[in-house]
Amino acid sequence: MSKIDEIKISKAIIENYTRDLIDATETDVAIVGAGPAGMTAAYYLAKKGVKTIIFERKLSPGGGMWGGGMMFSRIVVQNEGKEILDEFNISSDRYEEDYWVADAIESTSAIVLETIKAGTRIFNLISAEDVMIREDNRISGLVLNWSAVELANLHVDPLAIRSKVVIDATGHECEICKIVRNKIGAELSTETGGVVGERSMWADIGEREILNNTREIYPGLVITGMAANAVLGSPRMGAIFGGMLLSGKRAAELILKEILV
Ligand code: 48H
Repeated sequence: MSKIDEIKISKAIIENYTRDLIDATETDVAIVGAGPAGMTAAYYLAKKGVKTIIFERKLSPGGGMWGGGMMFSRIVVQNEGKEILDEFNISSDRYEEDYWVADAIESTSAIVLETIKAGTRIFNLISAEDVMIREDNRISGLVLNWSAVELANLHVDPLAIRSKVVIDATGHECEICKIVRNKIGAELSTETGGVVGERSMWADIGEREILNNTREIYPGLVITGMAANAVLGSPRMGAIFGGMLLSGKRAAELILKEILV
């Protein structure tokens, strides 16, 4: 074995990561949140050659998918979502007529891997703490900081990246929409102009409404996944994930057909 040099290892990591972080400062689509919806959106965008970056607060991408239903590490997808399981090469067992059951760990790992292989770069341990706006009030990028800074409550100023489109894929908290509403005072395209708030569980309605809720909620800002239902006042749905996958795909299609044209 050749002689190992700790300094070379350190330089390799710093140089390679810094190169990619600099490259991420100008992108077509910046996604906040590497849950199933954000990653599926990224996968379909990257496959079409759109430069797509995800920023994820936590150490592991995957969001709420790792835990399955109440820590039983299985997820359920309805027939409509099965084609996306297949697209990610996730094995699944049919359950009665309408459902497919998949291992949560296999599902999450497969989506992470395929999303990266499609060309998306995922930056973990980075949180979006604000958005960037310009004269037209269009969202034009994200304001980012290390999650460790946020967790330690340190007063450290952030850095910013520019993007043509931002996707709020932050799940139940819909953090980016709340920032846009509270800090810009912007009218979101909801019935109240604000974040309506998620409703209690009704899986059938929640899954039915999520596709229509996946939309450009403010110029330059698209919502997907649980964030879409939370912003528009639709119910939660528990451990069924077809809606998350289909919503991510819908967000990508919308951006490709209507926003980045
Ligand atoms: C960086 C951030 C920030 C930030 C949050 O919660 P997620 O898995 O979201 P979805 O919409 O892809 O999937 C929702 C699903 O997991 C779920 O919760 C369901 C189906 N619930 C139903 C029910 O009844 O409860 O992922 C969101 C990701 C997470 O990894 C967060 O860490 C991350 O976004 N995130 N990353 N900057 N400001 N806010």
